[in-house]
Amino acid sequence: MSTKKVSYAFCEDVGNFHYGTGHPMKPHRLAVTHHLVMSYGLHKKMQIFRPYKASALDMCRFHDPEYINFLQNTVPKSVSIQDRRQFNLGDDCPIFDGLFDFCALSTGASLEGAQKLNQNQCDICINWSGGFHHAKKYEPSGFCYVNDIVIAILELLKYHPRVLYVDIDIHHGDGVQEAFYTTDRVMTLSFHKYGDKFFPEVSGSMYEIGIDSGRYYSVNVPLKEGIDDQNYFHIFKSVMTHVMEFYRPTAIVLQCGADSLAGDRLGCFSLSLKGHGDCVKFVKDLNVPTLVLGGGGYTLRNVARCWTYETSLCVDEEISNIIPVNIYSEFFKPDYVLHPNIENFRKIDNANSKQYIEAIIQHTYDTLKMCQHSPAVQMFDSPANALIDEKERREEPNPDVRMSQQDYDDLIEKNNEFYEKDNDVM
Ligand code: LLX
Ligand code: CA
Ligand code: ZN
Repeated sequence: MSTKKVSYAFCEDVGNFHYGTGHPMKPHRLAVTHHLVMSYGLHKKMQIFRPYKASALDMCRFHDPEYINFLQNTVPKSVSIQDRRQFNLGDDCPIFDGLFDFCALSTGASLEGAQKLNQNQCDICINWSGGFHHAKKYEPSGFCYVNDIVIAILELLKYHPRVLYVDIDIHHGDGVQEAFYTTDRVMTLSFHKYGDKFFPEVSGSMYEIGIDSGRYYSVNVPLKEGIDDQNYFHIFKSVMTHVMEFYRPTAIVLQCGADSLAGDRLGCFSLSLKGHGDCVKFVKDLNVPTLVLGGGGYTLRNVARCWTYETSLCVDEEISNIIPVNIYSEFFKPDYVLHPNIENFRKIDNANSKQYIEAIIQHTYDTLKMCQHSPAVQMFDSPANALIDEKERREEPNPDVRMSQQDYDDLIEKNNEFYEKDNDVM
């Protein structure tokens, strides 16, 4: 039995959007995932909610109003060459029918998830339709248009002094890192394939550590192809343990991109479902309020398997390896198992040597140690600044009522903490 209260966002419409013929991103994976979750009866262990649809104004908490206005008012055939140039549109980020609604649904679910965590309505909130970590303030990138993650984190920051963002998608979480690069209120931690011109190419080196007040609060773990469960979990656990020790987040956002799985159409890691899920379980067992999000993932059947398995981990329910009959059973042919044998996938040799992995762990440790010496760390030990203790938070439904002035001040963004506030007017 789960000791945790788990909320789960789902709207059947979200699986009906199409990026266009030949595009690897298939929103239909969300419908298949949801049916698999239900066929295992996991919906009975969670509070399912139909998400709020985010408004243009919600999106402008992070994005440029001109960009959001363009997304809202453009139809596929009306995109001019000037728009294409200005908003960096191309084959990766096409304008498709219903694009704005697709973004509104996934962003609304992440935003509502953050609100539920803020109000202590749950301990974990799952939104498999979220996790658009590449979207930038002024433009889409890597199939992502609206950065639901940044918007959800901004919501968490209303109540939480320190938010940790963890990203196990195979790609660098560049959009989220960029948004919080100058602040210590959010630590971003991404594990990703780096080098050989792997997307997004230009970011994700271990030397990107943040600037100004954000120095030491961006953590990057660049990996080489073929990393396996054992090596990945070793590095994940070591780095996470140091992050928890030095940063002590009061909320976590976990992006669970399934393109880091073995056999992914666009990926090149060698993780099994179990290896990927071990990271989710590790975060869950930290007992910190957590928003669990989807992300990339291009071998549809494995995405559905992965996020169903990870839903079961969140609710602490063991589920059978035999997939129950459901309307999408065909996807799981020929053996209808939840955990496929990764030996049957294209073999990619592990290019990460033991020395390389240990060197990265050492580098992140040396960087994280520096957090201790930065001004933000003083917040940890000062009672006025410490997070209202978990029990107290649960007893206090409206945090505005009993907060001290100091607590209140800490919730207010410092000047220039995030992007400049030019998007308040819309
Ligand atoms: N990494 C990632 C995470 C979430 C989404 C898209 C991506 N992008 C890629 O995986 C990628 C792959 C190859 C080239 C460039 C980017 C995403 C999730 C849901 C809906 C839309 C995008
Ligand atoms: Ca990543
Ligand atoms: Zn990805």
